[in-house]
Order: sequence, then structure tokens, then C-alpha cells
Amino acid sequence: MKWFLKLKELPIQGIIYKIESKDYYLYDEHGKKVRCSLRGKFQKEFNLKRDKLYEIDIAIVGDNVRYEMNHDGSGVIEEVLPRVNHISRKAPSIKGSGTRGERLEQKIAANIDNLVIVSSCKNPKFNNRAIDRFIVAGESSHINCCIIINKTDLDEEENYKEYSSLYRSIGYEVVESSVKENIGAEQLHKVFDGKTSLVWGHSGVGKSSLLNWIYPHLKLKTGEVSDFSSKGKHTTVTSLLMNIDKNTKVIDTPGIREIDPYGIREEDLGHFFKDFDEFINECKFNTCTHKHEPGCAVIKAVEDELINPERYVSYLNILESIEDDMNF
Ligand SMILES: Nc1nc2c(ncn2[C@@H]2O[C@H](COP(=O)(O)OP(=O)(O)OP(=O)(O)O)[C@@H](O)[C@H]2O)c(=O)[nH]1
Ligand SMILES: [Mg+2]
Ligand SMILES: [Zn+2]
Repeated sequence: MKWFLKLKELPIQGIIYKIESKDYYLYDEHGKKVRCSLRGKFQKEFNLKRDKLYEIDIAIVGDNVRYEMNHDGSGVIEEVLPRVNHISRKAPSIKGSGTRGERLEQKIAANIDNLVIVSSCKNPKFNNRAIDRFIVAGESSHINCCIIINKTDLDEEENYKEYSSLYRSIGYEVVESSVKENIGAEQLHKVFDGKTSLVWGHSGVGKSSLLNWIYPHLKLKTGEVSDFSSKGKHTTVTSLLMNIDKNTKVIDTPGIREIDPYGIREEDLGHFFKDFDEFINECKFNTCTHKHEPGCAVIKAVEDELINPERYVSYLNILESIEDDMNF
């Protein structure tokens, strides 16, 4: 063997900021962009795991990876470094796959400090059921959740205020914002600055608009909301991590239709509702699912108006969707 073949450089480290099909785009240690592919060995792992219905994402946005350079300036990912955390949902059902597709985990991003849940007062319609689902996804990954209620300019009656106080009373930070009327920027900076935040929510609520507003150099594409259905048009098509400054990263994501939290057992769901926490230990049975069991302290707290019925309905709603889930 000739000497120069042995002279293989040690792999270098980068962070994945975007994935398009089989291309993984990284920022290297100096912030330079590198396009990479995954080393073939990962493909084998993917096939094995797919058969066991475990996961479909080997490397995801926010992952720190080690890679080697090719001569043409592209790279090959050799190793995905351990994650601090990741956030995921059940992958949407794939046409023709029966229930199987629904059981896969779709990982959205890794190594995040904040899950920023964006909702809108109107256009699309305010949806607290979805907010509660996003919260469960965040809580189950032990990630700090923050709620943005955007487009306050469209709700003259200020109906959203009831929900701001509900979520604040549970302990969540809530930002009421209007990109159109320039309200809330200061508070948003406090949420984003110095952290890595994942911005998540339905299409059309204003995720990309918010980011453009507080960090104007981003120039993300934004889209109209359909007049007919009041739904967003899925303008952002791929998750994108952006370095704002040395300590601040934001990840804009495509709006999603369904948010089904992944990998949660019935008896654990209550723990991801922080407002249920102080009652759960008082339930008669420690396997209580707070649905109909006798001696349930959560049900009693709802009756006594100590837990908001809206939150309890959301809870039952999610419980129903995980009842016939895969066995862990
Ligand atoms: N009235 C009003 N409109 C807003 C506000 N924020 C955003 N919009 C509008 O809402 C529409 C959708 O905004 P986007 O930023 O593209 O929404 P998104 O959440 O990124 O949508 P996807 O990329 O499809 O997930 C655009 O027409 C924005 O101008 C707001 O505070 N008030
Ligand atoms: Mg967008
Ligand atoms: Zn109970």
C-alpha cells in the first residue's frame, strides 16, 4: 500500500442545518457550508431498523456529526454524535401502508433548548387542541415549551387572552404577537436569543414571518393563507437551522397537518400535562389513566374546577389516539 493512502485525515465535526433527499448540508466548525452524503453503513442500519418499525431518521437537523472530506469539496458523514435530546411525532400515515406507517417515529430536530409552538388567533383558526399536542411532544422529550399566539391584530375581541392566561397559569411562557402591527418583538427576542429554538406549528400561522421580523436578514419565504379554507399553503418545505449569532440558532420548520406525539404510553400521558401533576399521585390506582377509574383525583380536580376542562378534553383526545398504539 502506498503511503499516501494510509494518510487519512481524522474526521471533522459539523452540524446538520438542512436535509434534502439524500443530501445532508452541514455547517463546519468555521460556519462554512458543506454538502455531505451518509456513509453506506448507515443504509444497512436503516433497513434493519425499518423492519423493526423503530425509526426512519438516522441523521436529523441539529445533529452534530463527524465527516470526512472528498476531493471535490463534498463530504461523507461517518458518525452521528450522541444527542442531548430530539423532538419527534408519529410519521403521517403513508398511503396504502395501513396502520404501519403511523407507528414510525419522525424525528424533527435534535439538540434543542426551546420548543416554540406558534399558533394564530385567526386565519388559520386558533386551535388549542393542537397546542396541547405540541406541548405533549415537547414535555415528553423534556424540552422547554413556549407558546406564541400570533396574529393578535385579527382578533379584535381578544378572545385569545383567555388562553394566554390559561397557559401562563400552568407555567408556560406565552407571547402574544402581531407581525403586522409590530407587537411582541422584544419578548420574542427574550425567548430566542442565546438558545437553540425549534419553531413548530400548523401551516400559515406565521412561523417564517415571525423569524423574518425579529431577524430581518433571514429573508425566509412566506406565503398566503388560502381564502377558501383558511389554511396555510405549506410554504416552508424543509426544516432549516440558521445561525443567528454565536449562541443563537433557530430552526424554521414546514407547517404540519397532524401532530400525534410519538412513543407515549397511556399511563404516562398525564405526566406531560403539567397542570395534572399535583393531582396524579392522589389517584387511587397508580396505573390510573384518568378516564373513568374510581378514585381518580384528576377527574375530581376537573369537577372542582382546579383543572381547566379544555385541557382535560385535550388529554382524553390524545389518550384515545394512543390507545391502540404500538407496544413498547
Ligand atoms: N394579519 C397578520 N398576518 C400575519 C401575521 N404573521 C404572519 N401573517 C401572514 O400569514 C401568512 C402566512 O405566514 P408564513 O410566515 O408563511 O406562515 P408559516 O407558519 O411559515 O407557514 P408554512 O411555512 O406554510 O408552515 C402570510 O401571508 C403572512 O403575511 C400577523 O401577525 N398578522
Ligand atoms: Mg414557513
Ligand atoms: Zn386518575
